[in-house]
Amino acid sequence: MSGTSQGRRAGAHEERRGSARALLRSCPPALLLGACRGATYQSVLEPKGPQSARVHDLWRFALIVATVVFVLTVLATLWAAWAGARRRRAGLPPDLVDERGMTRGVTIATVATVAILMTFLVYDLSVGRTTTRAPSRNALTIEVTGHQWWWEVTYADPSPRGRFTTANEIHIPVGRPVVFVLNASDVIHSFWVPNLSGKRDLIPGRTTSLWFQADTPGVYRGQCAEFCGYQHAKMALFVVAEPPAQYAAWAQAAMSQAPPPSDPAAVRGQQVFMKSSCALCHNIEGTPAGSHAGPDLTHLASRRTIAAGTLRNTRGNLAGWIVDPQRIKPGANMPPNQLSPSDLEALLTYLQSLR
Ligand code: HEC
Ligand SMILES: [Cu+2]
Repeated sequence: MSGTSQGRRAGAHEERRGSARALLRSCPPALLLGACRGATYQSVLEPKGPQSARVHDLWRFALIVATVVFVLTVLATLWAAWAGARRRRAGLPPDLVDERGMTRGVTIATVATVAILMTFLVYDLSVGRTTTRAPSRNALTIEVTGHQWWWEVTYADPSPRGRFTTANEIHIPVGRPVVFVLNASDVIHSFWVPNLSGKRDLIPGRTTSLWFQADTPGVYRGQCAEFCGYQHAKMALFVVAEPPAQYAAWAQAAMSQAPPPSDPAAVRGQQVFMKSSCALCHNIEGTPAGSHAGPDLTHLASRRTIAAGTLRNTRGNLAGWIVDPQRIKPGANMPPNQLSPSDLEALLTYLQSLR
């Protein structure tokens, strides 16, 4: 896409944002629409890749056809009422049944209905086929495992050195197909990034897959789309689509071990981490902490959010989360932690050094 058309698109986007805000102020029912758009970027109506574009085209076709059928039905009803009223005013008896005319009308309506439904069926099947057919070009493979209530993300590289794990934030290069190999550790979840593709369930003990491609750089919000328990609503993820060079730089950094802490506070924070329960559930590459019961924290500080999109990744939010995750995400599989203020400060400094 050329730079100018991208600019124009971004401009139109801003404009729509502005008018949406004006609408929200003026019209309470528009709140419902506002909720669909969300604070962050998540919309089926703004496709950013070939799959979601096909789904969007199908949706628009269905909307147009349904609108035409609806308008025609309403017009026919109004016409019948008007014709009846005219006969009554003229003192004529109610319409005598015109057998031939009625048969013709019903036949035309039946044929039109079947034709429309068949068109939908064929179109729908063809969209389903093109969105699920395996990508032809060199695809990137990412394994995603659903947990109550977060996403484990592993970049599957043929070489063991290139394989690395992260959580809740998935970086992908634009213009390259990405195959997601999906699994779940506990209950059924569903992987859905509306701007990029349709949904696919993650089922314990069974591998499913899905692929999509992003054509426009951006941060796209995704959401678990299958009710999976108490904190289902707080099980979001972000797909960060970047130009290939930027993606390669990110992947290079993500593959590396966490740098050993240098300043004294971070050194102490690492000791707190290893001494307390944290190391029983979390992995930090290059340290003795090697459990995958919770999200991998090797590059925690480079992520935008914590707790699957629940909080922005700031020092204050991290502190609140570590001290009492149950207040923020009741039922989450991380216990509260009683730490002395100085231990907590040191721990935060260490976690924030994990870039
Ligand atoms: C019993 C296992 C367990 C223990 C112990 C534990 N955690 Fe967690 N932790 C989790 C789980 C599970 C999550 C994901 C919760 C969610 O998002 O629903 C999590 C999430 C986090 C996150 C957010 C990560 C992200 O990317 O979203 C941080 C930071 C974190 N834990 C730090 C700690 C620290 C520091 C300690 C020790 C003081 C600790 N955890 C102890 C299981 C644990
Ligand atoms: Cu869910």
